[in-house]
Amino acid sequence: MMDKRKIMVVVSMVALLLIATMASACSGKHEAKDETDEEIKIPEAVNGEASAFQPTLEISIASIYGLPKYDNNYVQRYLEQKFNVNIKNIRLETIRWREQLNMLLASGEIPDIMPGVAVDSDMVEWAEQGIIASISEEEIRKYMPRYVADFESVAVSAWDVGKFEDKNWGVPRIWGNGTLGFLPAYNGDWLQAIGYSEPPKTLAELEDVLTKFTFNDPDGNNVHDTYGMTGRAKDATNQMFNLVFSTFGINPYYYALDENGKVVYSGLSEETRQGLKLLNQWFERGLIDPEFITDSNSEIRTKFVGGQIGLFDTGMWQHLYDDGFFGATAIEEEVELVIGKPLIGAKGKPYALSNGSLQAPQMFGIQLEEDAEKRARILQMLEFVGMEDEGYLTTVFGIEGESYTFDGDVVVSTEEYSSGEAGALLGIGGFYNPLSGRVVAMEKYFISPEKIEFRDKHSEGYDLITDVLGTTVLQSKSKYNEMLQNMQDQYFIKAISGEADTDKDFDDFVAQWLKAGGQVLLDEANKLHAERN
Ligand SMILES: [Ca+2]
Repeated sequence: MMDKRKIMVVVSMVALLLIATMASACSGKHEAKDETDEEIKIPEAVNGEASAFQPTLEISIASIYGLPKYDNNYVQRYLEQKFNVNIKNIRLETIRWREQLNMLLASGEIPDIMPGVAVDSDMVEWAEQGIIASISEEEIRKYMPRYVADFESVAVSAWDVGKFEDKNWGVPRIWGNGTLGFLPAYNGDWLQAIGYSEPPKTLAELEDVLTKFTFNDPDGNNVHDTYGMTGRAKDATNQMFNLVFSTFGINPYYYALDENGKVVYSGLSEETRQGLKLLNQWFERGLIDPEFITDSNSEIRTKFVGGQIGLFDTGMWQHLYDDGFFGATAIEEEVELVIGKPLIGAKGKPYALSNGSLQAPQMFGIQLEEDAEKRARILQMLEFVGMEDEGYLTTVFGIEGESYTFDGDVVVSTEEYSSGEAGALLGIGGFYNPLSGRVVAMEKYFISPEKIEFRDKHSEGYDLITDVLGTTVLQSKSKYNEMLQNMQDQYFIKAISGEADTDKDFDDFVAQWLKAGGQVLLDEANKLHAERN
């Protein structure tokens, strides 16, 4: 158990430093309007009738998503009228939402709807500290039947994530794209230049492609100025060279089941050792950009479209599509982006890294435990904004004809609302709709038939590598995880770049990882896994 008193002392110190910030972040509800000449659109009273809900309730929402610029905005008024509630907006910043929230908690205020950005370890901490409300599965099924059916169609196991000490701690959530994998993408001109009419299919072919991308002057400028690939070591080490590790059937940052059904950590496995060995060979031969150590995803994109590397593996279908993070830039810079399939390697079949579809649940302040009326109202409101076309479209896209129009089923923002600024005036996006982007039934509004066809085409023919623990709640995770991951990142970078070897140094890394808390994690994971299966 955490020491509550100690936490509160730390929190109060943080509080003093942040008082100014919070004063602006939680500006009072009625003052905002006077600060501006900008017009705030107010909805007509819903159907001109009184709300079906009585009595009027106060609901506070804390979020980092789609922060509304002013209070009493269009979406807020719309929901207030529909559900007979008064909403208090608690705006949190992406970078320091935890500090800001702690400050608020220290002042004695707990939001009714907790920030959706929170993860499983937050859930455990907050449950232990008496900050969040437990809520029964039965009640969620009663008030949110369509939403439950929707996420259960993706992963019934989403319920497991919210279970801790035999209670359920929120409304389960899934992320649909998590059921798909990371794909390799190649420079099409370079492939052609080295005599490949299609992307490589095996690990051996990949090695050949990387070699020729490096040494055969694929850009034809007579200068030795290209590399095969780089790696995402700066901001997402679990994605670093995932294409290569996947050919060994593992991701070194995931937990997996061994042949006896025991939970093991893939980072300690022989497959990982072999993957590191191969990457080190490639590094020594000069196929890998030495700057991989400091490369993030944006550097990877810049290097790909700038013709420094011929391949990257950090994109999923939506990033590779014409309007995606990589796809759009490739079109702009006129680089032909050819999407490949995951490769066949040591395991004899193709695997792709997947983020998994499970997320921590949407949590609520502990005061809801004693307030059945408010609980029911909030659950019904969530069902409405998540599953009803009107509720979804209004909270996420605003006013038809003004902020959005339809192209077939797909919603298109009007020019005025194509930037986030106008949307922040209306209050549209994720702030009042914590289920936005997490409902399969609403995909039709933002994924065109062409996109769906593209997604389906690139989702076939390989198996996914997911974390067998997913977002399973481990108490020891919050204590050890960060340190263990740093230790692993450091060793991996050294092993790939040749500063450390993959024989004795790998054995040492394994021993240290287990000793520094990894064994505790594995023991707890196995105990939990045995209980659930
Ligand atoms: Ca060249």
